[in-house]
Amino acid sequence: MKKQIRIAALALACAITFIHQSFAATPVDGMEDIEFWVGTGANEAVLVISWNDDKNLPSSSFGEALAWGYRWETGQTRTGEDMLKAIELADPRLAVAFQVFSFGTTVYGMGYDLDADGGTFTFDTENGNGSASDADDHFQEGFISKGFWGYFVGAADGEQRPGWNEAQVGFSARTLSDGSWDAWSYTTDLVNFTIPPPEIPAAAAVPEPGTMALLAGAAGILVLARRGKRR
Ligand SMILES: [Ca+2]
Ligand SMILES: [Ca+2]
Repeated sequence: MKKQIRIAALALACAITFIHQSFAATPVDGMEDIEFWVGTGANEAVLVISWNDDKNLPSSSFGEALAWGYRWETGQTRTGEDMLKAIELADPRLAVAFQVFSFGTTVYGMGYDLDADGGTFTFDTENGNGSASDADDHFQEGFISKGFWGYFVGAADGEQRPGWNEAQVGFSARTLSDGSWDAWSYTTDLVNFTIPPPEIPAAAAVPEPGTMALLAGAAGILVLARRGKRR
């Protein structure tokens, strides 16, 4: 019986370690730190989203900004818009609201399930009264209300995280190259329209649907072991 309890305790410890690891944030200093890659091909670019809301990943000092990777095949053309839309489609924790104007499409709002316990996002392009259902999650929206999302491109292409320049073109007209870095950064400065460069990003985590099942399994073994002991 003691052996059974030891196995249960070990399984629970493994599950807790696994969950802890899935939350532990890695700062992205270069492309080698990216965990969540979308697409396939020899070309690689990075997307950084910086909510600038003082919220970090659980038990971490990073997460106000997050980074994803994007790959595409040689010989094909991809824009900043293609990258953002592909990553939003691939990551169930990320939600992006776009706004279409006569001059083109832009980002209106972005949300992210930061503590990985779920949450939905309601964007309000009319009045800027949108919100996240979970106050723990990232949520920023606005165009001429509340604030707005600014678009940056890397000062240089390459493996390492570069300095940032405000983009001179919209994301639909931004052509990516191998080693491109793009960033969105939120500002509330509606007086001078200054936009803070993105924070140092944490690597966005690959969804791990097995995590909760593993924990439930370990808890189940523990319950069985306790029942066994009473007999
Ligand atoms: Ca959440
Ligand atoms: Ca929560």
